[in-house]
Amino acid sequence: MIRPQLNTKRDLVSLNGVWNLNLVDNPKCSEIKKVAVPSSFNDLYTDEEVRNHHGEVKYSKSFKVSDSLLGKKIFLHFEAVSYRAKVFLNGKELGSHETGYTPFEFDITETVEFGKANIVDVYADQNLSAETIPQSNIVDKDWIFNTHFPNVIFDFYPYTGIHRNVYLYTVNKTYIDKLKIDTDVKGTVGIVKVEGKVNGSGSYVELNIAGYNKKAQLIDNSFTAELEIPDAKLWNVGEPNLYDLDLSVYDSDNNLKDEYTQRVGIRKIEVKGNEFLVNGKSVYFKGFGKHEDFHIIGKGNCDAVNIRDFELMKWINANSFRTSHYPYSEDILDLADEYGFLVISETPAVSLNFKFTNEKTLEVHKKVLVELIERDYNHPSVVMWSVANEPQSQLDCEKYFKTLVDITRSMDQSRPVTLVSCFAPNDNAMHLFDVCCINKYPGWYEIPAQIDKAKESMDQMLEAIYKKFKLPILITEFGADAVAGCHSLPGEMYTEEYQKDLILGLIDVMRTKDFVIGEHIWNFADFRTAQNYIRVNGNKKGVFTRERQPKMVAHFLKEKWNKPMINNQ
Ligand code: GCB
Repeated sequence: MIRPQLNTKRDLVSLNGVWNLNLVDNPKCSEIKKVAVPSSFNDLYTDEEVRNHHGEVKYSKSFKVSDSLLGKKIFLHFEAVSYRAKVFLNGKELGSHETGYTPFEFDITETVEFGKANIVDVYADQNLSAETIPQSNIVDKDWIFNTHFPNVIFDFYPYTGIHRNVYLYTVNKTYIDKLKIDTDVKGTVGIVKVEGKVNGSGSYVELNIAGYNKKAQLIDNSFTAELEIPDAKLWNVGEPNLYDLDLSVYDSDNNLKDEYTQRVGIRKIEVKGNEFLVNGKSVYFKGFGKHEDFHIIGKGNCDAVNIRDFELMKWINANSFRTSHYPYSEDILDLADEYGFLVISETPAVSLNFKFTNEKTLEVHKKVLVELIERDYNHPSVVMWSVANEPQSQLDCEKYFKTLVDITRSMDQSRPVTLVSCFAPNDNAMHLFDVCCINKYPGWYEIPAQIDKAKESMDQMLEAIYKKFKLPILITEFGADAVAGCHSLPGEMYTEEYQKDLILGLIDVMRTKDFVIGEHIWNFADFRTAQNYIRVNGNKKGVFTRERQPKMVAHFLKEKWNKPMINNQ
């Protein structure tokens, strides 16, 4: 599966818009509602029962197809449905998909009707368990989130819905089905290696990039090609040079059967010693852990919000972010490619609890990891894979993570792999990875309200982690909640002053360590969580409010991130 696109050989029809919603297993809310796609349904209505419904819901839409699609192969493509989806067309089950953030599709050529209305029904549910990724609805008396409503073991609201685009698209019977791009840099020459698969009966593929051509023969429906671009303009942080790679598939009579344009950024990623290198130059990560989260739409993809976020990240002089705690929409990755941001792409495995994992949990984790790598492989902005955030990695988990690291390395030798840990140095899996990502909250969860002691603690902890793993360290989470507009002098917890003083103080400590390769603040913006006494109408650790306006610390970070520093680009 490759991302659908519109071109002379492919049609693309959006099924976004207003659908019908039925809360299937909730007799108190039996009336059919209108629902927006893409969006979470939870925050659209005024009824609490509806908002907190996590059982099954049914999305339905009626659509007609144009006669111009007759004779084509037709797919129904979902970019993401959270968490589980079962899809029916005209009453016939097409199939299902589990995990909420990666795409799936069905060949509906034989099922779709011409000349009359078709009905698509999508049953979605958020029934999480010990065997889902992420896990939830497990009770561990040692875990802080036991008092959350709804009962999730992670710190964001479990939104449900068709969260991203829904498309019908067509191809001819011969079409490109897989595409993997690798790039390398030799002196001033950019090298683009292409591997692909064509379904149907193609004979050869023509490739063109920046005026350089290659013809690749199809052998067992697969092709490979290597193109060289002299004096190539490389993709880099803040220098988002991109090329269009045009592919054309022909049959043995030289008839053009399919075409596809893939954007390519030529760049090389390495981890050497304590350095993270892009095109041979050391990079220091400045940025955030984020969330897909906004008023009303919940986790629904919204181009306007996405653009605002990139503009704010540019304004504050950030250069990177992590897709905490799940794969973000492909539109966001496109923007990262275009703005020149470095992205750490993460699976949805947040807060894994090894007291409850079993073979089924690992199977789902493996499946979603493979789907993530296949989906994001061709994005130059994606520079590292994160297999999980804050698992209970102080428990026995080495074998579990070895399986995942092996899969990642077998699929991708060009990017480092990381784990985001809150237990390091007491972490039983970190030695398997290339970069050590750590989340630590001195001055907040530990040693609250004492910034000097928090700085000492950060210092000692960084030394201890480095001593144990000898890996470059990226601090992927640190920070403090601040309720916008809440002030005190001297600063106190929850005020904008305290958040600013703590974040800047901890950054000063991190920058004294030459093994630290970056600082990612938790979080870019305030976001909605389950309800709990430690959350004031959601998590308020944002540098920006949920409305995307700056808190005090934002102005100071803009300054700090603009100044040259050691080990920095
Ligand atoms: C963490 C988690 C993140 C939470 C954050 C917090 O360690 O990774 O999901 O939101 O702490 O604010 O507690």
